[in-house]
Amino acid sequence: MPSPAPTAGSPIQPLLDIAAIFITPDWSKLLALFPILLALLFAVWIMVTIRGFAAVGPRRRAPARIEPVTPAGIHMPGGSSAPILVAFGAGSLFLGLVLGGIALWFGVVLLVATLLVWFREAIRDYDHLAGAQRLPAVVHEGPPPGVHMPGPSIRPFLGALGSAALLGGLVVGGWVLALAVVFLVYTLVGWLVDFTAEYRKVEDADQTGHLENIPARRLPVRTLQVFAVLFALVALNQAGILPPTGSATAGGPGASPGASGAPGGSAAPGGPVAPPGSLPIVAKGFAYDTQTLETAAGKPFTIFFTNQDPAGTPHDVELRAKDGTVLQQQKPTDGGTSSTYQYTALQPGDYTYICSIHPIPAMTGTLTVK
Ligand SMILES: [Cu+2]
Repeated sequence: MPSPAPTAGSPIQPLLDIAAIFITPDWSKLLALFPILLALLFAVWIMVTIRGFAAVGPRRRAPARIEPVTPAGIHMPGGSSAPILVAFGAGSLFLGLVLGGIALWFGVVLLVATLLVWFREAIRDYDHLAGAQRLPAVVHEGPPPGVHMPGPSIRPFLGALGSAALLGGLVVGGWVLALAVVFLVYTLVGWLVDFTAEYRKVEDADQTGHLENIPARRLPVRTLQVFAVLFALVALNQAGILPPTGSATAGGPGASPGASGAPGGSAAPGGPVAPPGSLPIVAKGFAYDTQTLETAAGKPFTIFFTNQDPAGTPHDVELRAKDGTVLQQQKPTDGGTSSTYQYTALQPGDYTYICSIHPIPAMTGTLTVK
């Protein structure tokens, strides 16, 4: 036995290690113990609190809890299990969103069922109310004296319309976007004018002591009609439906027909020519002309992509796995131009090709690799 000392020391080694922490404190290790200490403190505090509550006050003397009686004329809804059920429904829906598949459907069904339960309870409540004595409705002529209420305004509604148009324009792009911006600016400027007029009235009221409303604005029917027609025209133009003479440039109805010279059919309008062996795709009116393609496995391949939508409406053809993973991206092709998209070799199977700018069903297809 050359060294008996370590074997003799080993049983107390853990104790020595622990003691060493306090004799020569390793601050980082001590800090790491801090959360555990806090958790212990918290647990002790909870126990003390629960004990305190359990011991508080005299014990109940009545044999059972008395059902509260609502005073006559006051309606109180009864206890309802619906909020708890809905929480469970929402919980399983969120769980389903995470897990996907059948769990998602289970969550949807459970949430809908619980909402129906709630709805039924609400209807029963309402029926209960309907039997009650009806009091005549009190309609006031206007606000009480001294209270100022602004008149009704169409501006918030127009603001919502303008925002919706702007969001749509951001998706579609081109002239729709430009028109949406004009409409929103028109609305906001009008709103600002109204604000200014209201502010003037407030200033006047400082002198007269009487606050007047600005005259109610009538609905700008004419302007809205003009905007509606413009939006329809621009949208139809952008979708390639107007003008019907094959020329799909964004120059509006007055553009010269020679600007693009599209002969119809699926050839590129005067652009590059499809390389031999390439797969052709034509995009028009936010839709691919073909939604199934086939190519050989293990070989690079080419898609000749023609965008026949107006300039300012780009599309592309992105390759994704069936689970949505992006595999191969391409540069967008602007309206009225063509691109030759090169793709690297793929394993056999089904893939999705999709416009990454407008990932809608009409701009989605299946590529079968054999
Ligand atoms: Cu697109």
